[in-house]
Amino acid sequence: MTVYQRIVILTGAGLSAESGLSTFRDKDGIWARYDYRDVATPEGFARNPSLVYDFYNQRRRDGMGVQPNAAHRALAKLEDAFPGDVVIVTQNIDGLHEAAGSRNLIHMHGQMAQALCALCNARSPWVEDLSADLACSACATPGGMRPDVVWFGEMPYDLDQIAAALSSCDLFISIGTSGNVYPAAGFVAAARDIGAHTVELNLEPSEGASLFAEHVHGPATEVVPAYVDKLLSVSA
Ligand code: BV8
Repeated sequence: MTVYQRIVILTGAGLSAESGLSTFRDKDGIWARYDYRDVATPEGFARNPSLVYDFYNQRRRDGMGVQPNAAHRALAKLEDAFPGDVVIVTQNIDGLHEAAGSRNLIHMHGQMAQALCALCNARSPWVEDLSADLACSACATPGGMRPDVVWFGEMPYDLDQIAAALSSCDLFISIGTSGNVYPAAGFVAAARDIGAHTVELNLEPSEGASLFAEHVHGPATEVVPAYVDKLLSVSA
């Protein structure tokens, strides 16, 4: 195995599945129960805000007490022990990476534990239910508070930082994501274009599986710790 210097890791809902959180596209996933146009678009929020508040308040409650799993912990260990750079770009809003001890994180789709005022753009840590009658602590106006997550049709966060990391990485690892949603699904091509080795760690082949040079398919709690140990064994 090659000795790498700069690793970019993209994670998705599959990483948190064994912690008990639903994924989006699996047969009993979130999008099997909700239409993303109603609950994860600015248009859906404008049309029926209470449906969106109920959706995220329920996901917030479902996330209460959920613990990071062996895959989250293995990635935190990699960040600690790897002599080179490790950055995690997560599509997840669940906060389990930082709960496992990871620090070098980019939340490209936002965070459940943060609220955003759609009127003045102020952000604030938030752990309670959200509702239309809540006033923003910055502009004191009610009706604009929403989860600080990126909805379809909205620009993901920190794309410049992500592009910078992708443009200098020599190893790109994608974990627990189906490769359906852009721009995240396009990162593997960007990494390949600059000559990085590309690895998919996923329960099954993703939409973009053919774009990866290496694949290890299986549950994240098995394949991620094994791959991390392999990486650390050659970089010691
Ligand atoms: C944007 C946050 C403008 C909220 C989410 C190009 C082509 C086509 C369409 C587009 C395009 N560019 C843009 C679009 C439109 C759209 C898009 O991609 N639509 C899709 C549906 C076709 N994209 C956007 O709107 C994005 N914004 O494009 O802005 C722009 C333009 C140019 C450049 C930049 C920007 C914004 C998208 C963000 C939407 N918000 N989430 C919330 O969480 O509520 S998306 C949400 O779904 C996730 O965050 C994630 O990003 C996405 C996919 O979910 P996954 O995490 O991959 O989960 P999924 O269930 O799909 O898959 C789970 C995988 O895990 C499976 O493969 C399964 O096998 C595996 N698995 C399961 N269990 C395990 C496991 N693996 C290991 N172990 C296990 N135990």
